[in-house]
Amino acid sequence: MKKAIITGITGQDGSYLAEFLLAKGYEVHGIIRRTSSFNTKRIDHLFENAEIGNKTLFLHHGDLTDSSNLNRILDKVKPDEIYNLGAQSHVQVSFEVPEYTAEVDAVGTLRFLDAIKETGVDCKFYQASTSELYGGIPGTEPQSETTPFYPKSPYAVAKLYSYWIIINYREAYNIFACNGILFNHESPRRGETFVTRKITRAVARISKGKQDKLSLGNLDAKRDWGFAGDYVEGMWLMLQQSIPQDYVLATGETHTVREFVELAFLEIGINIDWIDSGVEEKGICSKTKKVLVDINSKYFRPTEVELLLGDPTKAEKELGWKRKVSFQELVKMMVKADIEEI
Ligand code: NDP
Ligand code: GDR
Repeated sequence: MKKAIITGITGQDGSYLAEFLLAKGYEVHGIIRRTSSFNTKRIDHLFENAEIGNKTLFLHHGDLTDSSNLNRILDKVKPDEIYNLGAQSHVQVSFEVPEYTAEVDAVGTLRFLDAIKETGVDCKFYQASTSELYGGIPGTEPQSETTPFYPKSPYAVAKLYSYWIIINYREAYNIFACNGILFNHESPRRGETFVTRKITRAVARISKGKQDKLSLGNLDAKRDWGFAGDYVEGMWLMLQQSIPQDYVLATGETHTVREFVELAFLEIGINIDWIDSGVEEKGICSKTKKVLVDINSKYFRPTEVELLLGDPTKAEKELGWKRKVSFQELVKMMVKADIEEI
């Protein structure tokens, strides 16, 4: 039985990856943070299946800011594969907590890599790298493994350090380490403060009369949005190769935040019209003229990534990976799940 360690197992991707690896017969060890309230909502269902939960899924308290626990868990588990998904993953929040973001998202990766080097545990390492490295400079799309980087937030700069330390440890110490440069991927398990989930949750609540309107920032930002469930398979495939390499996972399509809003409201039968008063734009319901979307400057970022569009050709050719869920299916799935949750 193969063993895997997942940092960030309580997050969106960690929960899908845990399911995926358990289904493949892995023994999965997740590192979780001690928090004052429960933080295992996304993986609790795995423990309901006693066969899986009690025998092949294990949780260990730890933190990427603490080397001693990483060394201890590595030495105890002696995994075949490590998936480093743990991070302060919110771009806007990284402007408010830049030093902590660097501690976790940059030095945290180094801590784990160095633990592998020092203990000599023979394992493969996946690093959750990101399309934020590119900075979305118009004219550079579609972004691929060879597109130059221009990180535009403390988050992206921290992830850039991790990207390069992965390559350095691979070359210097022959550690099997890969960067998965993943473009945005979403799901019903997406954190509520990321824009897609914020939109679908608001649409569901508006449909049930629990919320009046949705406040957003930049409606013109473009993202290459896929489904998280598709992307965890790509992570695993990267570690099944004979040579460690870096790969882009993306859909090859880009859409504005505005398009996401329109499609989500259509799911509850509302057509959004946009009106620009000259001061700020508003999204109104075409029938009732009620304002359903407004702009709040607090959601604008000091520096914005305007346009992301990935080129997944290398992953498609070499890993045989391809996204399955379309943009339209993703929006539908997320609105439906949020309505059901209410
Ligand atoms: P989430 O924010 O949903 O999950 C982040 C996870 O990291 C949580 O389990 C969180 O724990 C954990 N974590 C946070 N801080 C620490 C710490 N100091 N030590 C250990 N664990 C910590 O992120 P996603 O699942 O969406 O993303 C997974 C990874 O992929 C992240 O590294 C992210 O930056 C990266 N990424 C994500 C993309 C996306 O579109 N989703 C695209 C490209 C890259 P807790 O539950 O306690 O908060
Ligand atoms: P992103 O995701 O920054 O791409 O990072 P997010 O959903 O936060 O923002 C996407 C775009 O939407 C615009 N936006 C808003 N964003 C948020 N969160 N809230 C709003 O109200 C809002 N209004 C408009 C943003 O300005 C931005 O342009 C995600 C994270 O998962 C990272 O960890 C990951 O590395 C990248 O995706 C790829």
